[in-house]
Amino acid sequence: MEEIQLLQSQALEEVAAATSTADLKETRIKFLGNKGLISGKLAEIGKYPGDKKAFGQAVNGAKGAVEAALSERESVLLSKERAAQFEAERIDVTMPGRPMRGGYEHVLQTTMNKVKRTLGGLGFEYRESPELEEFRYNFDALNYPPDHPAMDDQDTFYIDDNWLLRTQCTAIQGRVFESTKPPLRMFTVGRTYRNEAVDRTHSHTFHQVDCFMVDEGVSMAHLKGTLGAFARAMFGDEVKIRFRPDFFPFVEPGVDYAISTPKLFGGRWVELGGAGLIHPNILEAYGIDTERYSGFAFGLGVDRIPMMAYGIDDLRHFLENDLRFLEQFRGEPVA
Ligand code: FA5
Repeated sequence: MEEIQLLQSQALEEVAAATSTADLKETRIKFLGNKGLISGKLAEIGKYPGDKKAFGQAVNGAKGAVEAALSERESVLLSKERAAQFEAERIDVTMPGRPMRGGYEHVLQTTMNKVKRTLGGLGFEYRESPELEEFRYNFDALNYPPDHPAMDDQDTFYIDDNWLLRTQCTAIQGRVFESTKPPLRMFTVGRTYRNEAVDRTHSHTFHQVDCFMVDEGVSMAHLKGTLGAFARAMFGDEVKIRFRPDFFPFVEPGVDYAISTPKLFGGRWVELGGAGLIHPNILEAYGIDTERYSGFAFGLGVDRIPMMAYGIDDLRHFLENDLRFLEQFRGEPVA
């Protein structure tokens, strides 16, 4: 019995001396754990020669007293520890933040967005068209006779005999004509691919805009008016536009067109792309009455636009992802 008294006062002293909740935990295990100095005494009750009941009560009394002291001390220490932790982890909300390294639009994306705003503003509807395309949309639907040499200019990457990476955004035409009746005005912007010798102005992967309209009485005058408005929006009011005869199987007549503006290359003519009136064979193939309807189409390379606007001499820079190059154009408006 005396020993229990002693153990109780020893335990209470240790509780009082504990400086952390971790200390308390050890004290609890030492005295009240399964084999603790006090609770372990209960196992000895059978061997106790004297009043077993009184012995049991003494052990339980000591346990209760130590338990009470432990929880009282614990609440004091816990609130101290929480306060200390709060101090240690305090954040200064008035400190200036670290600037985030933000992304920004790629110069080609900025250019394509400007193209979209411009053609959208002229009343053309934007449509997407797949980069992985069927041979028939990329060539057959565009009036390429089988094995026509014009296809040699546009060799590409074939997945199999039917599927290829589109060589021109004009591949959208057949898809649109299948689903939409004239009058229509459409355009698309996106990636195009060609298997060709890469040099400063030719890449295997580049970007094109393709735009076309079909309505009653559409003529070369509408084409020239639209391209003129497009060029002025892209390059400024002083821009002039020039047509020269050219051949594409899907237009008749066909032209290539160039622009000239005092801002770029001292007003020298710069070729942008091809254009013309949509070949009647195509309209007929899609059941469009060519007595009533005609259409124009034009296509151009997107990459050439910022090349001209910023004097970039090699289009391979666009896809190399070198930040030293790209950061020069962050947020810059094109032309
Ligand atoms: C065409 O692709 C025709 N689909 C354009 C067209 C549309 C004509 C509608 C008539 C009616 P072309 O192969 O010339 O045409 O390419 C058009 C433009 O894409 C070129 O002027 C050039 O700016 C760009 N381009 C072509 N090949 C590459 C290349 N390898 N790298 C970068 N730009 C290219």
